[in-house]
Amino acid sequence: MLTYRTAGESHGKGILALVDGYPAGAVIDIERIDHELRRRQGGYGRGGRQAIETDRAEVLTGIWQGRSIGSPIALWVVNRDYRLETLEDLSRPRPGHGDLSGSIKYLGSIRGILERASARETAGRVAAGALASGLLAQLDIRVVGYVVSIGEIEVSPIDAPYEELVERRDRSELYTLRPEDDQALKDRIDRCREEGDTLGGVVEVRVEGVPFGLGTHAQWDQKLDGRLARAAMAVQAIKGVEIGAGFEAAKLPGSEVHDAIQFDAAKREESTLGYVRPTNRAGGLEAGMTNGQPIIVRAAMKPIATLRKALESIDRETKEPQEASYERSDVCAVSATSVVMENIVAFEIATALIEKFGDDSWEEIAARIKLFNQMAIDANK
Ligand code: EPS
Repeated sequence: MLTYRTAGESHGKGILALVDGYPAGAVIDIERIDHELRRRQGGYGRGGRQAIETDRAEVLTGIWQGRSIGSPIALWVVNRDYRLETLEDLSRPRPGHGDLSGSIKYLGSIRGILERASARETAGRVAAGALASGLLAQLDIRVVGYVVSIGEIEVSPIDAPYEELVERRDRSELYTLRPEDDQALKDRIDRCREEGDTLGGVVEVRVEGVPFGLGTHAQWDQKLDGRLARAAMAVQAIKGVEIGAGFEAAKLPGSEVHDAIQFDAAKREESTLGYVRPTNRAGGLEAGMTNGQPIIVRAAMKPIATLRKALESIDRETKEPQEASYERSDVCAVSATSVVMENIVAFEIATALIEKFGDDSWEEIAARIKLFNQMAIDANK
């Protein structure tokens, strides 16, 4: 079983990701991981911290001569802003953070909560996810994440080949698919910064080339849509998740929601096995299983909860009304969240892939996908 855990605090020594169950024999593309870590640090609207950090993954274990060997892989991202021992506690819990509930739950400090709850931890998730997306890439499964709205401004995605989506996304400072719209978004973020406020937004992830049959209808906790939703919702500041048409589907009659099934023998070699769907409102998942279509996951990020424009709070000691504590923060981290989302979705897909096709070696997985596709074609002749 492919799993990962992370460890580390925002201003501790660093962030660790421990990936277990990664198949042997896969080329480990460290540059891919570092590239994703760099992208996660970027996007317009980040605060002062990212000028301090230069995130890179050091691979501590699990690799020999550039390839995985089937043992646990530990990835280490150093925090340059390491100063945890010198940091004081906060006296006024910040609404929207875990400050109040965490310090009550653990009968302890706010510092002890915020350091681990911090979105700095997503560096570990991105490192683990980029390792997984490297595996997927070797199997021609491609994942791309991008921003589809910031605040009230929508930047609708476009339908284009994968390479074009990546090329457009990488030209946008905000990681949208329409770099020509960047200025309007930057102006909005600038206005928000001047007002001492913060902005959220929506990100979308698209996965292409996924074989049929990942996940299962047979048990609730193994449905892939449920697992994707869980992973997405568990990213810092995410408050909503949709798959395919999502909440829009609830407003329409069934005839306008479900995707017709057609067949085109010329497309048998594709991940669809020739089963063409003129629309993809299901977002690539039906009954918790992949249906050969691109997977589409969206997540809504709330505005960052640390505001210069003070929110109402209390003093922990006196319980008197006080403005919430302010710590240096980002104004808008939606672009960074699109990177996190891309990589955590990749990890979930890789997990489901390995469940179906085995986890000992990369070569065996590749061979078994081919075999399964052939068997599915033969069985449905
Ligand atoms: C965060 C607060 C800020 C962010 C941080 C998440 O850090 P600092 O308090 O050091 O300024 O920059 O995100 C990161 C460090 C990162 O790498 O994403 C928070 O409170 O969640």
